[in-house]
Amino acid sequence: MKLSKSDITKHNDSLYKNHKKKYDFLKSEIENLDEITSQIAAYNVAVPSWALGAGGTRFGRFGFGGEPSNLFEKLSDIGIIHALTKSAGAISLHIPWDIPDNPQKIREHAEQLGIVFDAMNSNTFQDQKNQKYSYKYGSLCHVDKNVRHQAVQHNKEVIDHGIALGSKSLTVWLADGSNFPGQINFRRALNNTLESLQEIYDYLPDDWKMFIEYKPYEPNFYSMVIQDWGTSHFLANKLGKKAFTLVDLGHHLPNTNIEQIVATLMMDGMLGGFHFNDSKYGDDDLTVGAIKPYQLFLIFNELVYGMQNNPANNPVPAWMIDASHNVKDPLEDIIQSINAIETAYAKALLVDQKALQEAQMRNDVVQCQNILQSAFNTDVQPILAQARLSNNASINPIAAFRDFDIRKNLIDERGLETTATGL
Ligand SMILES: [Mn+2]
Repeated sequence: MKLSKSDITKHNDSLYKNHKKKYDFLKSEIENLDEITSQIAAYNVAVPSWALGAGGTRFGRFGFGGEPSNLFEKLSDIGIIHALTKSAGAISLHIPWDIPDNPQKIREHAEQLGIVFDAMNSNTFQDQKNQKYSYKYGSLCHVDKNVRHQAVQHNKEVIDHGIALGSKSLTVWLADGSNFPGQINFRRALNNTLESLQEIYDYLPDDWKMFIEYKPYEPNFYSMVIQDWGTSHFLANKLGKKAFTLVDLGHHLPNTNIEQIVATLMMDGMLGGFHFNDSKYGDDDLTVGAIKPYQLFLIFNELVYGMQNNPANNPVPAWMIDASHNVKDPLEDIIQSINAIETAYAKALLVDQKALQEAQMRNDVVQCQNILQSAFNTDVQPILAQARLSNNASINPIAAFRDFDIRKNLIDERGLETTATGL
């Protein structure tokens, strides 16, 4: 199924009048509104190939029907989201789940849909069929050099697949760690990991980046080798200029001040990637902004400050949605996540940075809070709608998704029983 521009334009016609009224009102209130709108219109976030089908938990998985069963179909699904939002113009692949049979054909399909290949993701957290050595006790950190070598080779292959598709970065997330005290020697495990990462790093093309993702627990429950941003930063620093830290919102212990981590990493030019999701308890991988939209806004406030004040030369972070869709239609869920990300971004752009700095210098704590919260309390939905409209996307993507009966069309095309690879 492919949406045409004229379908979307026609759908917008019935919504336009009401939208324009709201946008014009906002424009009378906010001086640089059009500037903010064009920044939102230029924003894109990558969708990971594994998020287009039902996720599930270790207790079970409930399908939606019409799920994409190969990379070509996954691209088509992102193409639908991108047509509706013009904010999902990138895909993040997972190897071995997404090894393309015909990279040229995949590249052409992506190009037609306006989608580029964002970071490649390696997988040494599970054993594949016919794999010689097991990752049961770790991969890049393993005590056995043969296992480490196999995991390094896998990462090099992931880079090769990425080169064939035009990607420019590799994200490494490791499940490596221990379940019980004494199981591993912390220093040996970290040192082995550093040596393995160095081999992978040395294989990276010059114009590539490596993102090191951290996580405090799960699947290992006593220790994770790369448990926090400090460990990721330590490794990236030792590796070299192409290595950066990647922040996944769900990979923190409860109540961690993530916005402060963002500020610290950006002060040192080390923030390379960002994975969006939301959580109540742990790494819940819920829809972005579903639980803690104010925290997301505060994080974006630091991102905007960091991007506008960037002497340390942080790259534009590789943005990706890293959520799991268990009860919502995955495509609708991703649209909601995109909306939440852009909502937080637009609100952060509304923060009067100059007034905030002046209030901070005066220690006017009340005014500091007022400045942040007046931006947060502004309804920015007309800005997002106007940004989409200016890109020929939908004023209301969820309504369009439903009015076009997209899930039913996908089920008619692909059947009820399909399962996305890797899930
Ligand atoms: Mn992640």
